[in-house]
Amino acid sequence: MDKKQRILWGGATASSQYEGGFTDSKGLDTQDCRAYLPRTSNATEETRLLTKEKIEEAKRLDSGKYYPFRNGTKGFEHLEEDIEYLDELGLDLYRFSISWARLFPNGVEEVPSPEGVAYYDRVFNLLTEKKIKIFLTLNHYAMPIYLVEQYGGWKGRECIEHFMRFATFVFERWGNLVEYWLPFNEINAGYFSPFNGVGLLKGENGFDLSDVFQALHHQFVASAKTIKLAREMKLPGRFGSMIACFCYYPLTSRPEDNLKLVFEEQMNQWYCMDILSKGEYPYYAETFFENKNIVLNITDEDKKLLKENTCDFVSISFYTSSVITVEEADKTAGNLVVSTKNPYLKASEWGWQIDPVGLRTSLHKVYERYGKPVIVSENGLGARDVLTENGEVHDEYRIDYMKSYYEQAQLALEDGVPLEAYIAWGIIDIVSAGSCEMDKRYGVIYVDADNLGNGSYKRYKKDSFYWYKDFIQKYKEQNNG
Ligand code: BGP
Repeated sequence: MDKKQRILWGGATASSQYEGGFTDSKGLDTQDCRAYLPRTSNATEETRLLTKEKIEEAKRLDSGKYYPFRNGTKGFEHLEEDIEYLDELGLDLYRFSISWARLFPNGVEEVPSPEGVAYYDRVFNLLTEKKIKIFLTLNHYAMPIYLVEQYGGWKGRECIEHFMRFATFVFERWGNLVEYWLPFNEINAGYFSPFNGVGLLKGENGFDLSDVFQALHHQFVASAKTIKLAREMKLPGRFGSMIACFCYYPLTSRPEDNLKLVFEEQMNQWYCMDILSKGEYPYYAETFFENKNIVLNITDEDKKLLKENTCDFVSISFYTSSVITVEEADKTAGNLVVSTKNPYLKASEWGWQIDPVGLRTSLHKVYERYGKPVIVSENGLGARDVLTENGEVHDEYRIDYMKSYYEQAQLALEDGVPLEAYIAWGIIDIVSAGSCEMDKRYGVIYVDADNLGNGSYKRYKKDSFYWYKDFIQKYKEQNNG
């Protein structure tokens, strides 16, 4: 590993959380059907694990509910302005996703919507003009609701073919402009958040695990097929896989705590990336399936595809670390999963434990396991920010957060982990994926909007904007640009 390699610094959004642009030409997608509910005990459950009834309610214009992803933070209308901010920050790269339903409203059309193509033409052209590298997520949670209703989401093998039509168009239209490809955001989210991750509707008895793992299998096959196609087309970019990294610790040195950690880590964290990076199902999955009576339909062709089309790099979202114990203990929230409280860590207002050292640890564990270049594709602090009378946001808590994580990222690189890029999640305020809130802000750019979509949607640079800009500039100077 060339220790002189420097980290590329980036920022990220996701189409459904950022764009809005809920126009006639865009199809209804899964995220458009998620209403905002005031934060109560089951709000997250209700807004994350949707039922058929919730979809029907979302389609009715008289539901009286607010659907925040239909507005996002109005990136669709503020595109030029926002990319100017990315340029002013001096970002090396911008991670964003394509709205599948904006290009293919029902997901089954033979040709894409001209309005959707025109919008993304502007995005790619502006970034190329600014010489900002592109890290493109093909699918970041939002899938056309038509595919959910027709095929049961990714449980239906037909979604592979429809996804490949979407991917083929993207490759043909913009493929030569992308340096980093990510077919699916946090692909292990499908296990914890089946509606967001794999488009499954919650039934009377919750979710059938066979459906969840069959849906994930179809995403694995789709991911491998995109890699195969891109290599046949000789596209310049490299392909990655991505997991939400949970950074597990045993609560005590009790052997049972550590054994439980191994099992949780296998299925919750490594399972998807083992398959996408090594090209085969791991031994522990067979045992898990036997124990849970899960039988998957995996063809020999699927196995061949997975083996021959593994990813070039691996990436993680890192928000928090988690604690495992066989005992009952105090719990706290986390990204996708609830964790036992760690007495050595502080938590955000949303209960996510803050652990920069855990990031360094995780980067080692990921590199040890896969031996491929590593990218942090998401990391950031969701916090309640206050816009002052004179349009400032003094988010020193976010600056402290970023400083502490970036220090550990650089230490990991010095340790010998080939950390290629670090991408700040929510470079601009976006709607929270887990809780549909605006209050939980991540950006270094503030957007004037509240949980119910009220506000000017004007943009304001937070103190962290100036800090990040200065950090990137100094880092480039100290690391030969
Ligand atoms: C990850 C998603 C992102 C982002 C992040 C923060 O799971 O990939 O889309 O939302 O979580 O979570 P939240 O928005 O719930 O605070």
